[in-house]
Parts: sequence; C-alpha cells; structure tokens
Amino acid sequence: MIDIDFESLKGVANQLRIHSITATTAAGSGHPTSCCSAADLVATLFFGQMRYDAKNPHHYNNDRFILSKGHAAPLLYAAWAENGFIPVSELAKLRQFGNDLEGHPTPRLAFADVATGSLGQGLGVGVGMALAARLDNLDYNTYVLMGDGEIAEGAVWEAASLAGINKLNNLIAIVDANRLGQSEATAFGHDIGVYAKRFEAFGWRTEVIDGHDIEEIAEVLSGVGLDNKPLVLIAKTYKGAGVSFLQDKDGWHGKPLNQEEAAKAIAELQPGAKSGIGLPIPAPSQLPAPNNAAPAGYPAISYNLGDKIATREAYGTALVRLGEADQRIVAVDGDTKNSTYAEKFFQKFPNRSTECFIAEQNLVAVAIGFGTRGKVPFASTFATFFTRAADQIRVAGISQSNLKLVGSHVGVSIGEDGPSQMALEDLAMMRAIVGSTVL
Ligand SMILES: Cc1ncc(C[n+]2csc(CCOP(=O)(O)OP(=O)(O)O)c2C)c(N)n1
Repeated sequence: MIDIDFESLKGVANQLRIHSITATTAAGSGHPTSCCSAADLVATLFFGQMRYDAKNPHHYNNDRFILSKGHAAPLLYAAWAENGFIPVSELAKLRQFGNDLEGHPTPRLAFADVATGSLGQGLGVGVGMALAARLDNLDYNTYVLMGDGEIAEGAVWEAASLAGINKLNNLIAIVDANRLGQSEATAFGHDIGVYAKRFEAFGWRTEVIDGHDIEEIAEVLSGVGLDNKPLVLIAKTYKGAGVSFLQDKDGWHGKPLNQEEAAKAIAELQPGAKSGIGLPIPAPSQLPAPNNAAPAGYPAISYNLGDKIATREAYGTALVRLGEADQRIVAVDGDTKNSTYAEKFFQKFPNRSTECFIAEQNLVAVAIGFGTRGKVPFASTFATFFTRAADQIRVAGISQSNLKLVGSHVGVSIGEDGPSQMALEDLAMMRAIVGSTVL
C-alpha cells in the first residue's frame, strides 16, 4: 500500500457511491445499496492497495479483481472511471441496450476477466488465477469481493477448501457483510464471527474488520502475502452505507432511487466526495512476462489400423503430446485422473497439474481462472459429473472462456455401474452453451 491520506480515500468512496446512485437512477434499475456497502473497500483496493496499470487492465502482472457479487457492477465501473480508464460520462449509459456497461460485468470490458452475477462463482475462478500466478512466477495478487448472502453457495466453500489446501497466500477474499440479502436478512446477519470460523476451518487467515473504516481496511491489507495462507477480510458493513435513509434498511435491494431520492442522497454524500483522478496507483512489478504464445503446430499421433484403444487412454496420451508442444496447457481433474488418464499429464507435468478433488463446480471454475491468464485448461472427470457445474459452464460461455472439458465414460458405456454414472443428459446441456463445440 502506498501512502495515500485516508481522507482522500474516504472522499473517493463517496464519489463511487454518487456514481453508483446516479447511474442506476438514470438506468431505472440496478443495485445502488449493494454498491454503497462495498464502496470503502473498493476505494481502498483501487487507490493505493492494488498494484496495476490502470491504462492497461490486461497487463500480465496486474493485481486481479473479481467482483463476485456482480450486481454491484456500477461500483466497479465507477472505480474504473475514477482511475481514468473509462470516461466518467460513460457511466450514464449503464444498462443501455448495446452498451458494454451491462447490469452485470462481462469480459467485453477489458477489466472484467470473467462474467459474474450468478453468485458464488468468483472465488473458484480466483483460485485458478492465483495458481496461474504461481506457475508463471508472477507476484500479482487476486482479490475477490463477495456478498455475505452469496457465501451461502456451496461452490464458495469448494473454492475455499482448495485455496487452503494449496496455501494460496496470493488470494484475498473480501466478504462485504452488510447483513442483508435480497428478500430478507442473511442467515447470520451481523454475527460475522460465524464466517471467520468457517474460513479458518478451511485453512484461511481471517481478519474481522469494520468495512467502513478505511484505516483499518488499509492496515489489514498491508499484511497481504505475509503468511502462507489465503487471507479473508470479513468486513462488517451496512447496505446503503453513507445515505441516512438507505443505510441498514431492509427493502432496498435491487431498487434504484427516483430522481428526488437520488438528489437527496447525493446532497448527503457530495460534501465529503473527492475524485480519484490523479491519485497515485502503485505499478505492477516488472517481472518477465510468461510465454503464452501458441506453438507453430502440434504433433500428430498415429495408431495402427485395427488397434483398439480406449478413448480415455487416447486422451491421456494426446494430452501429454499436446503438453510437450504447448506450455500453455494445464490440466485439472476431480479425483478421477486414473480413470480419465489425465494422470499421464499429471505425472509428466506436475507443476501444470492441479488436483481439485471431488468438487466439480470448483474444478470448472479453477479451469476458467487458468484460462483468463492465457493458459489452455483441460478439465476432466466422468462426463456425467460435469452436469453439476452446469451454471459455471453456462457462465463460461458468457465469459467466452478458453475451456476444454473432457468427460470420460460417455453414454451407457459404463453400463455395469448403473445409471448414476452414465453421461446422457450432459450432451443436451453442453450443446446449449453459447460458443461451444461438442465433439
Ligand atoms: C446463484 C444466484 N442466486 C440468486 C441470485 C439473485 N440475487 C441477486 S443479488 C442477491 C442477494 C445477494 O446478497 P449479498 O450476497 O448479501 O449481496 P448484497 O447485495 O447484500 O451486497 C440475490 C439472491 C443470483 N444473482 N445468483
């Protein structure tokens, strides 16, 4: 964290709130109160903590930021306007047909690595990114902002587990614990020690903080990477924070303010607001860029006419051959690698292989994370078990992810094991994915 006076950061946070309210009021829809609760966290991250080139969001060693609670998109857009990447005037086009500033972020925006908004998916993608940073010997950190309602999703805990197992101290989760969900209070409200215990159980270092105290946020963030564990900030916040008639009030989720209400809110926020334009942003360190270039060609594998080779075994052999030619290739598997034959790759290239254990939603999310970092991920398990990750796969389509899913034991081929192991429905599912090719 570089030296930025906390008063400035408080001002920027209010400016982000103003943008979020103004844009959603203009759009006539959106989630302004979900933006307001996280504004102090986002201001501190984007203006002093994260090391990145704001002119080049794709810089290979920029710190990554995943807005897992994608409905707070206006806050993300406001941050990238206040750091100078998009003109502030663009924010007024939020949610307009044909504009890339959609209601939830997608990678059509240079600063969004993945589509978010289907809650619970960001942390798994962050695990993939953090693993990719290690593989490439880069020192960027991956920050994932989640809602407290969101972390009821099981996929979050699949990801938390793998992050703990791999001691990903370059991964930072932030829980914006504003007590409220969409239709009512979250199960644990502001009893946020519950979340700390859960993350601790998964091998994380936990910090329970006041998510509106910029000084405290900055202080705990200055400890990023000092441990051999992933770090989670459980930030106690208030939904609608900063606006007296919204703050901590139920019934305001996903509701824009009308013109009059917006004017009243802005009148409260404006005196303490400050633009972020011109504030110094720490640069990414200059480490060698990874070689993510595609090879000129791939080796052919020939079999003799009449040879009988199981398709899964041929997959394992082919993946190794591809991996020899193309160092972008990484493999992930869900404790089936001796059946899918991904183990051939795991044995040959252990540093490019990740065992994700029996957690298929996370298996797919981790692969997506690798894909965002220029890798070519191959994820394998029994074909039928990919249906568990239907939503991650669907969102990968929206993200235009480079993702190879390899399912073994297709159709009724595993007949003796019974129908629970047979891949039948998955073909229909895969064929519905935008941009997909099914072989
Ligand atoms: C998987 C999924 N289920 C439901 C929704 C609908 N939804 C959008 S926001 C929201 C509440 C989120 O609450 P929280 O995570 O606490 O975020 P907050 O807006 O309070 O910051 C819900 C249920 C969704 N987007 N994704």
